[in-house]
Amino acid sequence: MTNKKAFIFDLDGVIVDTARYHFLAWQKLAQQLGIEFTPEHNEHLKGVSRVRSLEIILNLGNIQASQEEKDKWLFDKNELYLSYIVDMDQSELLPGVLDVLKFLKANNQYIALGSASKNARPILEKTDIMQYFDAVVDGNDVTNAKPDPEVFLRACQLVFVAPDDSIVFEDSLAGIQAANSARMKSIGIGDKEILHEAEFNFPNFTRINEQFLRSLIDA
Ligand code: B16
Ligand code: MG
Repeated sequence: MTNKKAFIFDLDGVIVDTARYHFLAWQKLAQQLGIEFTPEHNEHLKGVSRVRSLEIILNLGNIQASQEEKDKWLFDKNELYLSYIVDMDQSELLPGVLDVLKFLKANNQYIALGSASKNARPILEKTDIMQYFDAVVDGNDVTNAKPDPEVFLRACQLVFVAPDDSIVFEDSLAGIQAANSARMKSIGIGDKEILHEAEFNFPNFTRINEQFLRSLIDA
């Protein structure tokens, strides 16, 4: 019998360290608007859509704005973010990610992306890992942001695998909650205290060994 599971990866903060670029770009905008924006505040933006992220920041500063102003700030933030990732290459993959992708592929498993980012596809191309993915679902494909499970449910549907045969790697609490509400196995990558709702926690992919991956495949 062959076990084929769907391994669904978040992008920012899981595959690449773009979470810090998002933070720097939002921090610059917040500064311009006179809003204090700390790494603690930034935790609430992880896994959250661009539009919702701006709303959270404006709420922090109690700022009301017209749609025109908001659209300009969203555009400016994204331009700055894109300038940070323009030269990105495979060296920016987070430690251990490539080994896990290679192991899953060698063991005939489905691999999918489930990201809130609208910049996900170019990042997979720049880092030269697109060929590992059987399905890509990103911020252009979904209407409901994490913690809604839509992004992960669409990813497992694309590879015809049931949610309870799917495993999600996530660095945000919203993403862990999305995986849990889809009844998928949730694996937190990063701070265990923040990601305490995950079924398993690892500080990074170098701590995930083949024995653990095999146990997920055989479960
Ligand atoms: P963009 P993920 C998310 O990606 C980020 O965690 C979040 O900080 C960002 O605001 C969101 O993508 C939208 O990104 O502005 O590129 O469309 O973690 O779900 O891969
Ligand atoms: Mg993330």
